[in-house]
Amino acid sequence: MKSRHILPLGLITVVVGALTAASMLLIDWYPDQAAEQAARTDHLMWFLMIVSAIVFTGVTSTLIYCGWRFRVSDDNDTSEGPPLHGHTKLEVIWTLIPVLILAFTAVWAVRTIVENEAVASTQNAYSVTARQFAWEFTDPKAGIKTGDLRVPVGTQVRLDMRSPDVIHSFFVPEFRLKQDIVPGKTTHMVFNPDKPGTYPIICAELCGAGHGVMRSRVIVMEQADYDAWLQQAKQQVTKAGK
Ligand SMILES: [Cu+2]
Repeated sequence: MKSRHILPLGLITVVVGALTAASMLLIDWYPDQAAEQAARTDHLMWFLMIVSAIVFTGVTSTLIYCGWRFRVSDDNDTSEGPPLHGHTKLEVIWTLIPVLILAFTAVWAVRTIVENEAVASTQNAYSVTARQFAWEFTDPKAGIKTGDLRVPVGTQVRLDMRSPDVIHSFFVPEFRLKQDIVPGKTTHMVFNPDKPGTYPIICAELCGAGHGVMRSRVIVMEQADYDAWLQQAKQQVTKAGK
């Protein structure tokens, strides 16, 4: 590169890089993390964000500089320039870098999925029915059906999910997990809630006119609170059955 290009291109790169970094770091992009899976997913997302920001800064700065420096002159000469011949070394470099980034990301992504889905020795299992346009959660051991999902903190939760009508998708942003629910089969999700609180459950697959209101909540409770609630809910079921 000719040295007269280096300084202006460098300055533009610094400005574009600073704006990109500011938009990444100053905006609170993600909700709280409320499951062990969330931190692993976020590490991978931040890696992708940073790599994307570097590529974006390089490409955008070069485009801005070329658009300004090499724009057509006022005499409106639109004739074609001299033919360019390929630059083998450059082509190898710009092929190799994306291949390495993608391979590294793929390995990391597979590792994240395997770790996120690792099955603990004990689990609390719930059945989930997703239908147009509501969620229903069943604790098969206690025989309790609810519209909210209540789970104890610090355990592993397994969801066995079914749909009687169309495809839905179970999504809790605070867990960074999403799983489709497909008619005719049972899909599963595991998560380890690690922060008590109430978090939205959102249907993330367009499933009909009421899709936008197909929401519920997952309530992550301390074990003692959960036990007390479960006890009460069981009594209500017994009373109703009498
Ligand atoms: Cu939906």
